[in-house]
Amino acid sequence: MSTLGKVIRCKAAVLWGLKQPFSIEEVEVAPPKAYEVRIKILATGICRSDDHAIQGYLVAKFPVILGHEAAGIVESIGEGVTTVKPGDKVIPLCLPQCGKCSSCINPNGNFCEKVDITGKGVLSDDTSRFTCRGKPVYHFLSTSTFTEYTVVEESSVIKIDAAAPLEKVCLIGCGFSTGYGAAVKTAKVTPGSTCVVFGLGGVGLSVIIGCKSAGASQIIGIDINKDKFGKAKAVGATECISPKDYTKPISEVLKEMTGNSVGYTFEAIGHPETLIDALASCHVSYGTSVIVGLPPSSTMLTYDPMLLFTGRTWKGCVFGGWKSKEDIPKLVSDFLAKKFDLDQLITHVLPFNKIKEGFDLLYKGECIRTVLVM
Ligand code: CND
Ligand code: ZN
Ligand code: ZN
Repeated sequence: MSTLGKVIRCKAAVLWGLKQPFSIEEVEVAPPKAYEVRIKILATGICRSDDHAIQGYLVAKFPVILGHEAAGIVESIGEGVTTVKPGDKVIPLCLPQCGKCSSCINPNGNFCEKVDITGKGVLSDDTSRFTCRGKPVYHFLSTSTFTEYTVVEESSVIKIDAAAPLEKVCLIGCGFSTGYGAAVKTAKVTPGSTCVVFGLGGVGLSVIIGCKSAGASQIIGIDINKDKFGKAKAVGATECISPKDYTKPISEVLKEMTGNSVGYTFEAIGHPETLIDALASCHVSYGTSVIVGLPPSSTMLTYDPMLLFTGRTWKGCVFGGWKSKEDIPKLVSDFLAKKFDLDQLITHVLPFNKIKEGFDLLYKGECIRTVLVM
């Protein structure tokens, strides 16, 4: 029976409030309005940013359906939609590309003003497409993928190659692209350089993959959880260290280890202290440090301006600096052409209803990426 134009009842993981457990509920998903797309989600990764919303570090409106790193198939489209059609394989975009705002029209910007980083939780008509137990349930990062069906705006979805395996390329929807792009697009790592990556989760490992593909000759991974070192080395780290093994500042340790040659550092944790550590660890004059980790909202930093005065560059990037609509299909094609491997990042695959187990793996530091399949 066709679902076209009808409300779909399906399973979703609803978070009723801050720091609450996920509750698998039956939700109603309204049909897409004009310029909207309803997607059947088939695979969704668990990213630390979802947990940031659970903890309140990233603002969301409750009750909410989290999840933003996914892949699926278009179920139906609203009036006026031209870039996707029912049956297309797609990736929802947690960083939209409207094509019209000041970031979108500039070749160097990607932080589209349609991004919902302030937790509005609604689509452009200021309403939600989800209801549960008679109450509206809000959207997250204009995607909401911890559900069998979601509705997004056309600016938040892109068609990908029909040959793409969705349970792998879902990582291109956030973690992989974020880390890989931080190295190859934002920092533009140069061949023969020395790189240091703070935080060896799915994002940090993707930074390492980017540094390696850019031809870096020394790539040092840093984590307080030594269980992450094996995977980091498997994807390209030349050495891994834990700051807990040293009494002196990590910047001094790295200076000695590299003969004072750290060209690039990447912070893929999201802690105020490690943001400063990463800045101080890149070379005093020609070093570049990239903020990739998401610091808790309203965090303020105090640092010695001399760190920048001497010539260092401090940058941030959202979604690796990629323009999402333009670049995601190319990244998917590069994956299909075997230019990089996503298997090494996926340590666990679980059925969607085991979402709590997936988050437990994240909290225990036992996974790189868990992919939930519907
Ligand atoms: P995940 O939690 O898997 O990895 C973080 C790693 O950091 C873990 O291995 C920790 O053991 C390690 N760690 C924690 N504290 C320290 C410390 N003090 N020193 C050294 N290592 C430490 O997270 P993830 O890889 O999914 O995400 C990493 C960050 O990137 C996180 O803040 C997430 O919200 C952010 C992010 C940003 C963007 C973007 O567009 N910029 C997109 N997605 C995720
Ligand atoms: Zn993410
Ligand atoms: Zn835009």
